[in-house]
Amino acid sequence: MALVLHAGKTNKNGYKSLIAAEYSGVKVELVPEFEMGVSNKTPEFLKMNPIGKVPVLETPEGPIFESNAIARYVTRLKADNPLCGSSPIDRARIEQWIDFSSLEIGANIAFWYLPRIGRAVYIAPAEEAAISALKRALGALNTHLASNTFLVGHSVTLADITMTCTLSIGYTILMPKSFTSEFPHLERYFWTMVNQPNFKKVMGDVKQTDATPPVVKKPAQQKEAAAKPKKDEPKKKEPKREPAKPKPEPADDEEEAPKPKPKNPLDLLPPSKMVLDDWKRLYSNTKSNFREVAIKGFWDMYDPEGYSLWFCNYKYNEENTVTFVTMNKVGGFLQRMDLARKYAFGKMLVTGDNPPYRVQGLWLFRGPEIPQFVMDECYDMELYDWKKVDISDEAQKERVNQMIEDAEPFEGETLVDAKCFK
Ligand SMILES: N[C@@H](CCC(=O)N[C@@H](CS)C(=O)NCC(=O)O)C(=O)O
Repeated sequence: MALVLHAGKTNKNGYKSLIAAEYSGVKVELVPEFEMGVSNKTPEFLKMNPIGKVPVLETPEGPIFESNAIARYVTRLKADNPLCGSSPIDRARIEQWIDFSSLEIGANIAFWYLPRIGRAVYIAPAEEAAISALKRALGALNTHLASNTFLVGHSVTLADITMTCTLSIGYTILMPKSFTSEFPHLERYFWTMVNQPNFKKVMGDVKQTDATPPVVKKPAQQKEAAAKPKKDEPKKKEPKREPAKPKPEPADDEEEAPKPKPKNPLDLLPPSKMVLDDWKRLYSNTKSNFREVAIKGFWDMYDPEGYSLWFCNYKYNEENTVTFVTMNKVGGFLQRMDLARKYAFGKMLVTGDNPPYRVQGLWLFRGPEIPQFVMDECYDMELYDWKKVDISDEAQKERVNQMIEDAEPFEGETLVDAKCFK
């Protein structure tokens, strides 16, 4: 029988146990027709959680509240669950990061956010303190993630689930790219995690906020300010105005329904003789004679008017000291490029005889430039230097060929890994 979770569909604290359940093969279902502010204030609900907060999990042995406790319970239902860690030190570190995510990150996000939307008193120095504490915590996390793909060990644990859910509150409602780009390893980690299939199944597509919400004055505060004329200020006759309607407050972090997406400008470009899918098919189906068939086919199809080719070089190769971390980094980049699948093809190579390894790649994009939406939405783009391929230069064309065919050695170095985006 499924366990029943009381929370709204987009409640990030509820996501913790839903994602843990996906990883653990445990059945957890959301209670149908949950309405924030109504369902959680009924006498029946208050018997499960006396302070009326969500999430709450109904189990055969009674209810549990507090999202971390619920996620731990769900995780422990599976014997020897890798999400829990396998040694005392790993288990302690998982707890360490769970506490850190709630107390150092989640709490400061709330201290910053709630006064801005009028749900707590806004005091500028208090906000400054919250932002600075949040930055200190994110900085520490960023440093940890510079040399670790996951928070603990070499695979996802409950620490990654709780941390990612907590960060997702910040990413979606409060912290725009201009804020998070200060923490590049955290960025890589966050976007890699939210794109893992078990996360995506629960969270859907995570969209980072474009801006920190402005401070909203409560109608009472506005009235009060308007009613009190400043000392010595002559009284002006105000024209009669409709009172400002207060904006409806969002129910905590629960999201609004997504707006319909506008058409991608790349779909409005003049038609091209090159059909990207034909090239991808040729690339995938060529098993022998790669130069003669696939590479020749590529140049026969290539349309320099409708497409452009780009070399990229990772800016921070000195970080690439561990092969699997480097390969995961590239894997995460390709996952995040999913949004450009209709308009791009890419090859990413990890090369080097010894650490630090070099990460470089070749990308084919629809249009004469790198599409703006890719630059805006895939944060990895900033981690690379980009150079347009000059196809009148035979040496550059040969480099393109070698990248497409995974030439080994590549430019005199061992090819550690080659990944294709198609
Ligand atoms: N520490 C709690 C926080 C729960 C919480 O703040 N829930 C919010 C929604 S995200 C809530 O129920 N607010 C309603 C209220 O405050 O009455 C947890 O992690 O479960």
